[in-house]
Amino acid sequence: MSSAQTAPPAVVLGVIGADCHAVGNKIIDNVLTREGFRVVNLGVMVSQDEFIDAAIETGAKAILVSSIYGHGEIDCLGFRGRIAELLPWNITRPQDQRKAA
Ligand code: B12
Repeated sequence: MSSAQTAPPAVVLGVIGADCHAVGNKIIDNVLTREGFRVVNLGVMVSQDEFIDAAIETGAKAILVSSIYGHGEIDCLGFRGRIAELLPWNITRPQDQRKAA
């Protein structure tokens, strides 16, 4: 089996915007690492660009965004569109999938 087949899937993790709440992020990192994922943890106060750059560099399968300080909706504005534009992922919203069915 090649190393590409056995390599654990990478996921990018971080706390978006100006949010500095660090504890939940560390717990998610620990759990995912224990479950066999390769966690690329960007820590706290991460910009949209940093999430996208890390996902491109590591070939990640997912971006996991944490936000608990109440400004997550603003920090994530336009994020989905930028991911769809810059990453080779097939991004469909649940409501679009329902319409297509
Ligand atoms: C500790 C704390 C702080 C510390 C943070 C220290 C640090 N470096 O971590 C300090 C004092 C700095 C702080 C500051 C602020 N805080 Co504060 N803080 C807390 C507090 C008390 C605990 C947070 C915590 O660590 N919880 C424990 C962890 C384990 O839980 P968690 O973070 O929620 O993570 C779990 C889940 O959310 C989930 N999860 C988290 N991320 C992700 C990601 C994914 C992908 C998934 C699947 C799941 C997941 O899984 C985690 C494990 O179970 C909470 C209140 C509370 N009881 O939750 C307020 C709280 C989060 N803070 C709050 C606020 C408002 C602020 C400030 C804006 C206050 C201010 N006016 O200055 C600032 C913001 C600073 C900033 N720039 O981020 C509010 C947020 C309100 C809101 N969302 O509407 C809370 C809820 C307090 C409150 N009731 O008002 N805070």
